Order: sequence, then structure tokens, then C-alpha cells
Amino acid sequence: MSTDPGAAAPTGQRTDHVVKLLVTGPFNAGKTTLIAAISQTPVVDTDVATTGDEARIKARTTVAMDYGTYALDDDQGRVDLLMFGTPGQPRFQFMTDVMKGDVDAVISVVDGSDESTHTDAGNAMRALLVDLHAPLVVAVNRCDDPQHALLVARRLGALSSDAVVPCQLVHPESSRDVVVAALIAALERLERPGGWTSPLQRVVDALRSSSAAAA
Ligand SMILES: Nc1nc2c(ncn2[C@@H]2O[C@H](COP(=O)(O)OP(=O)(O)OP(=O)(O)O)[C@@H](O)[C@H]2O)c(=O)[nH]1
Ligand SMILES: [Mg+2]
Repeated sequence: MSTDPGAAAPTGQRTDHVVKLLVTGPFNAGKTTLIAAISQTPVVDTDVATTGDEARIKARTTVAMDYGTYALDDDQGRVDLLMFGTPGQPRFQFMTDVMKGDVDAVISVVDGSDESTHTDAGNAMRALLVDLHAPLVVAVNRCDDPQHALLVARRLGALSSDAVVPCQLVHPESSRDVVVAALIAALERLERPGGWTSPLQRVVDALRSSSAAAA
């Protein structure tokens, strides 16, 4: 999470906090649907007509990225939630590498009803997380059964500490549940020992260590 009070919000206004979520997963999983359900601004998408075998599954596919935002501005300041969606087709994998910096949490969307996509989804998810120290939420789409969702997430390689959310992303409230789980996972990471330290605590630590050095 960025807390630069001088940072510019995506709209050009000042912002106090920026929270960045990366939404990833295989072709047709539901990534664009999720971001569109939360974003207050029309999603900047890069969907084009699908070609090849995948054209039989759906007419359009994301080729570069999705980008959606959600802003909260109250008496405690402005928070901008930025959601970046990756393309699902493996040939556009390089875009995930471009987008993955500084993310606060990763949402891995997988189609719970299409087992044929799970091996590749698991490989891509584990490869992404190797050098990305961000918490993970596995969103098992087109799935109502928490037990089945857990099974799918474990097969993908999720850890028992990772959040798993069965969802129906066509329903906006289900997308909200997934994003809330990602924000909670990011918060828990910040509060964990060794994670984020509050600015006040950092000043306390610095003062204590300088007085110890002077003694
Ligand atoms: N029945 C059902 N359809 C869904 C659900 N979520 C998404 N869809 C549909 O599945 C299709 C694919 O969704 P997208 O959001 O485009 O998937 P994507 O992961 O962005 O796909 P790519 O960018 O091509 O990889 C769309 O037609 C959605 O309306 C769901 O929960 N249930
Ligand atoms: Mg998409």
C-alpha cells in the first residue's frame, strides 16, 4: 500500500492511500467480469475478437490488461483501490510481468466448473507467487460449494493459509466478496510480525535505537 500524501490519484486528484490488486487466471475464468463489477469507472479493457479454438468459447478476450478503480473519500482521507486484470491466454503472459509490481494482493480467478484449465492455472499461479510476496485469494468461479472450492484451490497449489472464495462472478455481490477477501488478506499481511510497521512505530524504533547507540 502506498501512503504518499502527495501522490496523484488516477483521476488527477490528490490521494492519501493507493491499494493495488492484481486479478489473474486463465482464459474465460471471469477476471474482466470481476473488475467490471467493482469499478466505479468504466473498465479500461483491451478485449478484442477471439481467434482460433478459443473463439468457440467466447467472442472477445483480454489481450493486454483490464483496469478498474474504486475510490473512497471521507474525513480520514482518500483511498484509491486500483484493480489490474491480466490477459488469460498464455501468449500474453509478459503483460502479467509488466503489471505485477507493488501489488497488495493477488486474486487468482479459476473456473471451478472447467477442470481442464486447472493444471495451467496452477502452474501460472505458483510461478507468479514465487517472486511476488503478496497474499493470495483464490476465487473459484461458477462454484457454490465451499468444499469443492477448497479442493480446487489445493490442486492449484494454494496453501492452507490462503483465502479461498467460491463465487459466481456474474453476480456483483459475489465479486464484492472476493475483493473484500483480498483486502482482508492484505491487511492481515500488514499486521503480521515482519510485515508493515506503522509510521509512528518506526519513529519510536528509530529514536530507541539512536538513544541505545548514544549510551
Ligand atoms: N454463468 C456464469 N458466467 C460467468 C460467470 N462469471 C463470468 N461469466 C461469463 O464468462 C465469460 C468470461 O468472462 P470474462 O470476465 O470475460 O473472463 P476473463 O477471465 O476476463 O477472460 P479472458 O480475458 O478472455 O481471459 C463472460 O461471458 C462472462 O459473462 C459466472 O459466475 N457464471
Ligand atoms: Mg478478460
